[in-house]
Amino acid sequence: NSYRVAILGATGAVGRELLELLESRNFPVSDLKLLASERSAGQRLPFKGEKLLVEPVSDAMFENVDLVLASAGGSTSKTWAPVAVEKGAVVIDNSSAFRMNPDVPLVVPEVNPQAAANHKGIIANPNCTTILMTVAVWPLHQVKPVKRIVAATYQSASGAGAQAMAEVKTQASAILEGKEPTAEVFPYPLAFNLFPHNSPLNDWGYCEEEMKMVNETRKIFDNQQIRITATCVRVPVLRAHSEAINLEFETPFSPNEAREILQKSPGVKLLEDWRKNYFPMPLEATGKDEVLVGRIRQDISHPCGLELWLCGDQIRKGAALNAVQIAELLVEENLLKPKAATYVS
Ligand code: A2P
Ligand code: 11C
Repeated sequence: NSYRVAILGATGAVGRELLELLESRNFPVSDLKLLASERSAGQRLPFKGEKLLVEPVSDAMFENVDLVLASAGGSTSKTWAPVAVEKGAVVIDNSSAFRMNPDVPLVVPEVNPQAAANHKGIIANPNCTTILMTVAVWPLHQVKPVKRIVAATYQSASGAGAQAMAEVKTQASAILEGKEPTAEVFPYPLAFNLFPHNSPLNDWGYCEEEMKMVNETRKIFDNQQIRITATCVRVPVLRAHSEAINLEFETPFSPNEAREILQKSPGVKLLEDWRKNYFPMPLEATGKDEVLVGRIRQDISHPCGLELWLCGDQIRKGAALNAVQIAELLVEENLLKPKAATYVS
């Protein structure tokens, strides 16, 4: 079987990575549509030795499509995902538009692949910081239940898209030339700086990104009891997020026990050289599929506490790779029907 696929937001940072992953992972594609806004109409992007045309999104573009991989922002998904589903496609949506909808599975294939089976047309890809954290914490939680998670994030510019990545580079050049950096995509200059995550704040002072880590993790783990708090910070890194995670278990969890488990866990790579003080770094995580985990240590302030540090490529596992893995899961589990087959037979 092969599938007619559309990428909505193909020109973006995640869209381009989706294109690369469909090719490198040899996803069975029989036809590929690249969709974006009017601004990008006429651009061409490489796929399997060809230069495919980018087309402006419209109703007609979702005719005869089996699978839509959407990464063009929440409002674009809200407009187009229902249209695509109505026309018979399954949508894997990278935006936050449908994640907390009870009818929409929120899937990290290493954690809750079974949830995908309940889809009604849309499957949501979680927020990047959530994906990276759940991949590392889930295997530990399977052995001894986690009671509470305290996370601090160090998030790269890529989380705000391709233009944000370009803006940091421009700001860095300006500063090195002795000029004042300007900020348009971000609220403040990010180069040689950092700031609390640039998403709206709620009445308790938590930003949206922090609440995504709380609510999405509970949905993915199918556990509303886990207590989670987070502080999310934007740092001048291009494309990999880092997270300092403090876990409180019901009973003590030794660092060596955690290491043994994480060494065997899907999607995780342990990276620790204590003599060299060598641990996961965003530059090491860039371009990698795995979540790099290290600095696993006993929390000296709590007998049942464990500290760990992780880095993961925000554009890959934090977004595009997770989406493609969901697509692969749909194919494996026969949850994606190639409609073309009905015309052939
Ligand atoms: P375009 O390049 O035409 O603006 P990023 O997250 O890297 O900024 O990328 C966002 C992606 O979403 C881009 O491909 C962008 O296309 C696309 N996009 C943004 N707004 C719309 C829209 N209203 N309709 C279709 N695609 C959109
Ligand atoms: C960031 N995680 O790094 C955000 C971007 O809900 O998909 C992605 C927002 C989302 O800024």
